[in-house]
Amino acid sequence: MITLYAMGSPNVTKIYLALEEMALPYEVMPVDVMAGAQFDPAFTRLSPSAKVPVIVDGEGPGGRAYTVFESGAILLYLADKTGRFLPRDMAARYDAIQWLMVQLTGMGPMFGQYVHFFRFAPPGNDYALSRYRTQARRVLDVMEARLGEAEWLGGAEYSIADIATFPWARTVGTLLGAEAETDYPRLMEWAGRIAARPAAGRALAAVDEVRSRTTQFDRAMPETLDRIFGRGEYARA
Ligand SMILES: N[C@@H](CCC(=O)N[C@@H](CS)C(=O)NCC(=O)O)C(=O)O
Repeated sequence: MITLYAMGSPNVTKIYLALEEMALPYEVMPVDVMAGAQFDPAFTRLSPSAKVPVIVDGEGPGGRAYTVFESGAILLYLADKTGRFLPRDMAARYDAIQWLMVQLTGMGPMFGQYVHFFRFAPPGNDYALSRYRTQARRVLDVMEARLGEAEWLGGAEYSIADIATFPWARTVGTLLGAEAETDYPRLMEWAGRIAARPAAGRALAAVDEVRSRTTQFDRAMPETLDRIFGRGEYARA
């Protein structure tokens, strides 16, 4: 059995999608991030950065329990464990890994910073908003072009590159405005294909469920938000 430490966020959604696609049995342990539960020493023993997602695989390598943190590492681990959603052929495998990296190192950080300034930061961040909105758009441009030459981001097969990218891609209209969706017709069509997969339906329902069991941003204590965002008494500079 796999235990998934979860909240209702895009990085965690990736893992729900993978577990459902791979039909792996799992249980969910909600981590109430907006209440500061990620800083509990019992959790940071599993996740040194104090972030979700984390999985503990009760039947890991050698039959022993194994812990994995970082969403990209978890996706690679699950793909290796099951032999699914990452091609075996070396060229096809690295095609998929390259697009996985675009998500992990480009899309994730840029969208994450954009959301911070758009939704969570005090007002008055025009430069940061413009910069991260532009960077988010640049990554989407690259993905839109890729989907003009391949059916899926990795190539001919649905892979962990698509699984990693979908959770942010589905928020484009909400985050960047409905008009942004019209700039990315292939990406929207691709996202629709993923959303229509039965495993994705189950995963998104499970994400809604864990979200309903955790504190939302508008209910978080100011001191906890300062700690999460590294500001106020937690600022280091
Ligand atoms: N690079 C990490 C990022 C994980 C991450 O940012 N997790 C957020 C939720 S999506 C979190 O746990 N934040 C809590 C905090 O920063 O205190 C990954 O891909 O797993």
